[in-house]
Amino acid sequence: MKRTYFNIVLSLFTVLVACSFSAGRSRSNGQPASGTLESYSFEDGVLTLVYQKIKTTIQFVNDGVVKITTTLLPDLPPRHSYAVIEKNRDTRVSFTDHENYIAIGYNGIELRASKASCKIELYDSSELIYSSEMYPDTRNEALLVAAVYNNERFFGLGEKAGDFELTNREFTMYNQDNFGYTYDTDPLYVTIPFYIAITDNNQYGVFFDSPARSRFSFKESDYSYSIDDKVFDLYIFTGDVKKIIEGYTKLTGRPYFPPIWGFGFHQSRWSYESQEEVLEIASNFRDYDLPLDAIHLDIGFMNNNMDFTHDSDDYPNPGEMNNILKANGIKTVAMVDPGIKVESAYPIYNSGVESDVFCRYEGSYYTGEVWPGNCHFPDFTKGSVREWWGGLYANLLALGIAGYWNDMNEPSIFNVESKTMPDMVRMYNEGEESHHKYVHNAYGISMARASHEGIQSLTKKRVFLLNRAAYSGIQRYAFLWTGDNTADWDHLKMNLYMAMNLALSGIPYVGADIGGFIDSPTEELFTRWIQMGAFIPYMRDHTCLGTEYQEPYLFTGCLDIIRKYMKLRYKLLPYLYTAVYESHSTGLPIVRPLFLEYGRDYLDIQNQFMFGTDFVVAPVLEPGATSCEVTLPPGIWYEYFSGETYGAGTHKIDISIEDIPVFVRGGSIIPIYDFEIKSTDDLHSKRDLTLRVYPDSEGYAEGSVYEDDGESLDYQQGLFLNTAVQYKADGRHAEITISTDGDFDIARQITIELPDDIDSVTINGKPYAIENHKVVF
Ligand code: MIG
Repeated sequence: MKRTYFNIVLSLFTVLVACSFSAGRSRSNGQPASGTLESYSFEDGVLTLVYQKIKTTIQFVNDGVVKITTTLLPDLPPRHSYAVIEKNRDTRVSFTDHENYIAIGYNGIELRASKASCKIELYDSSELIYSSEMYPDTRNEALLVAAVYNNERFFGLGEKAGDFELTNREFTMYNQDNFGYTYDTDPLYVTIPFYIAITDNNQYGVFFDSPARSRFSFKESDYSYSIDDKVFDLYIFTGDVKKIIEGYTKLTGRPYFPPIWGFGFHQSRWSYESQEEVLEIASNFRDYDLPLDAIHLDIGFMNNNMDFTHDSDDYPNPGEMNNILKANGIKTVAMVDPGIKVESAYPIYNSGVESDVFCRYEGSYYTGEVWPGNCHFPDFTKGSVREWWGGLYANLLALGIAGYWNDMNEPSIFNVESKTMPDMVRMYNEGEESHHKYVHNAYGISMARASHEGIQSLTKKRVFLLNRAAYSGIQRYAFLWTGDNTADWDHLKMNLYMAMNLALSGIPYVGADIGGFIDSPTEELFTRWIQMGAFIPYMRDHTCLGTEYQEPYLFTGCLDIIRKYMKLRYKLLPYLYTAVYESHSTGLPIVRPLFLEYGRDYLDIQNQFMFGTDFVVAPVLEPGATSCEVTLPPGIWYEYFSGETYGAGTHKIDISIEDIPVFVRGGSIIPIYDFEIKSTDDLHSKRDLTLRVYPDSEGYAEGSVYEDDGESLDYQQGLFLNTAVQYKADGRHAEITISTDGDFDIARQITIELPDDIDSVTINGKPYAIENHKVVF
């Protein structure tokens, strides 16, 4: 009975949806639809539907994730995905043939495909949450997806300029060099065709997997996307937002686990002019009592801009330079571009020709102009080319360089209108021979993969790799920085918005050039950027050729404030590194928009963010601010610097240049390093932990710390230490339990900082003495 009634309601709904689709079609000028269903089959959990003009398969790849592959070709071609690593498929899928549609279902998720046209509807526990129709363009060269707009608000899509929220905007996905981009520029350097849609009472995620050029429109009047190819994979994720991100990063890979020094402070400039200058910069940091983990060697380090070489006039002895830096705990990071100079006296060029690694075009190697002059471009979509490339890092490792920086890998080409290689350049495409046009957005990730795998196999350690152009899955290989930004307040804001959207898109390790790349920041802007940057996963100061020097100690008027925040970054490293490990394990990000933790009531908050699960940071994003409004979710919040407590709601807070408002969640225990650190290298000799207790209204708090050696792969063998701490106060007495997991053997002391009113404490049942509100364990 119930079921029949239910079906009637649903078919009514189907009719309504069908009507709105025909409206959608006429809006797009009578695009031919898919045609009606001609035949179908269901085998091994895969539903194959043959419509007059297109063919679709539908399956469940893992818990609640639906995969829909659609093609204009007569048969589904074999298909390599640059993003997807998940091989699993659920075969325990139910199948039912109805009068107007065919349904497959798994675990409360049902997908219905209409027989009238290639239109799908996704039901989550009987609620329709997403529906769209797929059809070819008039020339039968591209595929379109028209979705039904149901009051969604959109987030994600990786690296996009402008506001945090994507609703009512349109986007193109085509990786592009973008010197001087602004608030409205689109596209930028990175393609992540994954978004999260929040409806009035539900949510879903969509991943539109293809490395060809695509477009997204998130307008009420036009909610659609399209791809310039004859095939795509569409994945739909259900569940709450965390489950959607976990599902997406299970599909495309969890973020890799970088060395801890990647999260220290990095200093860069295009380019430091000489070995002496690099050493001078390093010693300035030490003289001004500023922590520093790495200095970047931009293109000026190379001999005439040629990869894997160095300029022996300006850098006569990089090995010696790196030894001196190393003795001071500082590492160097060297830039590598994809273009290999066409130059008969350049051994790497000759070796490339010999190994036949370059992309071909019109019968010979494709030649494009970049920094070194005319270049050929390795075809990173081929395994043997990646191996060849990976081996080249031996040249730089021999000089003592510890980290690497991939630039220009859109690939960027000078003096051509498209700014990149021609469409018809041939690419190996992992054995499915294709043209650049169809794999453009995968060039950067393929280079990053080649670099990461090559460096790791040479060093047998964790890799620090910073990378510019990317596609979904890049989180398996590299950090991203958001390209050539500008020293203005818009870019300070965008640094945050881009970090949040990238975070929602599975990419936690990101940051922008602090202070701005183009032009020079005012002292106020630089200070605000450092204050926020202390809480953004990747923290690097970088600036362009020809700008004023921009090292932190040059901002003398605010140097004490800048120093305080750079040291705060190091103080919070145990907390940050624990969040990194969580990202690596679950895919959940470090920078989090408030709605990720506190739900849809917080969708409008774009100028505050969470740093992990326990901090709300309210960066100051305007010049001359003397007060700001901060919205706090339910609970008790402790302002980090003053210790003052706040409740839920919107608070007006007085501010000066000294600080940005930072709040710690009542109920958390924050691990910190409460001693001086010059670089993460110091952790080899000392790593005592301090745990700060911030009780909630019940007198309860908990937290955890992840520790390991910070650089080797030994954590994979269990050589880590996971410490979980719980705290419960009863009047003036507190009980603490501490438990550990893992085999990492370290000698370090734990100090627990207790609230002022506590005068007796037990740890794991034993009484301990309190001195100065602290107990040593
Ligand atoms: O066309 O290597 O985004 O960070 O300093 C400019 C010089 C090439 C662009 C990068 C920037 C880097 C610069 N590079």
